[in-house]
Amino acid sequence: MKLYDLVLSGNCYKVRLFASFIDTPLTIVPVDFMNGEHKTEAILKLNPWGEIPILEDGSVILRDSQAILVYLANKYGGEAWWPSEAHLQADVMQWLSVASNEIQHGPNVARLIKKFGLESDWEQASERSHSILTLIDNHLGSHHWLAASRPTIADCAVYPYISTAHEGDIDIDSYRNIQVWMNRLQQLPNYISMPGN
Ligand SMILES: N[C@@H](CCC(=O)N[C@@H](CS)C(=O)NCC(=O)O)C(=O)O
Repeated sequence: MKLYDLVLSGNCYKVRLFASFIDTPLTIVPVDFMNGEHKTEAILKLNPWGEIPILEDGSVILRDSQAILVYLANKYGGEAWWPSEAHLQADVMQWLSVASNEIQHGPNVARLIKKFGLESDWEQASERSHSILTLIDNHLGSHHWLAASRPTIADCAVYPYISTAHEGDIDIDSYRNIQVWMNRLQQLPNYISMPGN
């Protein structure tokens, strides 16, 4: 199974992290992002969006880190990471949406601005970050894990851009429940880090 990957991408890291948790080997195909390889014909053939990560598992080709987590969990991860009950699946899905919306437009954009020079509105990204971080911190005040009372792909999707938020000058030290949750996730067997977290 191939992962078209960029080591500094939190979206790619979501996939590497989860694959490690479930002990599923990935063949990493580094994409030369800085030189625009993700917009070349070869990559656009795999993903017309011109984005990574991309997962290739035989004839299955998938884009979007959340979708890839769902696929891997369903196919290789078992019940633990992707519950079969409807209400628990929906619980996990709520957090996958948070990862691709509030986290994307908050801490992810703040990091793109400060670390990679994206021209965008840092104040707005900061405001959005603290708004979602407050909600998550409140939630974690009474939950050990984001969804389904156990570690799931919800945690894998939300963790990367929170654990690297400081690279976007978003200070998360005061979010005590988030700190405890991050620490809990880091203690799981087969945890791997990415540069910056
Ligand atoms: N929704 C996608 C977003 C993927 C994404 O934005 N990837 C970035 C790298 S982290 C990218 O390839 N950006 C290229 C571009 O937007 O042109 C996911 O969750 O995987």
